[in-house]
Amino acid sequence: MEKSEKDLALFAYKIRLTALESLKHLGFGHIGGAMSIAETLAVLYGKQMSIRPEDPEWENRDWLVMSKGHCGPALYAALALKGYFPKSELETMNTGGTSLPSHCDRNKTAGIDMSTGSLGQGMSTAIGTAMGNRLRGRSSYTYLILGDGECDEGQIWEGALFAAQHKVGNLIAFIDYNKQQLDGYTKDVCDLGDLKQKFTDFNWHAQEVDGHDIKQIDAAIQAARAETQKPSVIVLHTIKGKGCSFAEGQLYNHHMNFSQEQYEAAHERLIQRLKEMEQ
Ligand SMILES: Cc1ncc(C[n+]2csc(CCOP(=O)(O)OP(=O)(O)O)c2C)c(N)n1
Repeated sequence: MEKSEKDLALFAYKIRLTALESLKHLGFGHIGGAMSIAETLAVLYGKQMSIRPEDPEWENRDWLVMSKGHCGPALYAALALKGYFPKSELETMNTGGTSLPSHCDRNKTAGIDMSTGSLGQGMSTAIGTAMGNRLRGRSSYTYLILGDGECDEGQIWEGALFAAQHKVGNLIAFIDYNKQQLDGYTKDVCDLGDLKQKFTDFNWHAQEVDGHDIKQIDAAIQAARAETQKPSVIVLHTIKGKGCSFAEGQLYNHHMNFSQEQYEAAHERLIQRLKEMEQ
């Protein structure tokens, strides 16, 4: 089980590598937001979540709602690495009859707790699962991953009011604040300003961390779990496309086509990075 900071950092890079490999046969995919959320997935699936990969429907498990459902490839990579399904299934992603559609589908994939893709809806469904588990007397947490562009949706803010009103303390949300969305910078589309302050004002327990720092993410989750009377949000300052050489630093890296050469170079760089980290 991945536990140490170094192991979790390695797990994050394996998620990046595996996500990239899973898109190779397509030559395109939602690269940017998959790469920015890797460390958070590593801390959750490598350490913090109470799960049984051999029994994905275990009723006392923690739930994860990937509300930015286009980042399925990052989540599938984490699930495959944890043993929910064979890695070979990744080669079928987004092709006819696959159990791995580009966006998350709870009826198709072992380990996917909620179908997502229509931005904003995951806030509501995550509140529902958290409240449902609480009603059943379970100690489960629901972890929710939102995009910053997604936070331009009105549904997010209705959910924020509702979850605070109902003291949904077993809900821990993350916002992948990579500052970019589909068609540009979030500040140019609909500026979110100080997200931590906004959620604090909505009566959430709000924190802000470097979303590529394993230690900070881990500590923030511990602090969030200690707050039982309020929903929690952890704003992750991240870089869209992080670690993928043809995506990082590009404005339009949300959904990208990539050439064989670009793939090989990015793949090689990730392998190199893993080797450096292993030393
Ligand atoms: C309701 C809705 N509107 C529009 C879209 C199209 N769409 C898919 S991804 C995306 C941008 C999301 O940006 P962000 O939430 O910042 O995600 P990330 O950068 O982490 O990938 C948009 C507009 C959608 N999926 N759902």
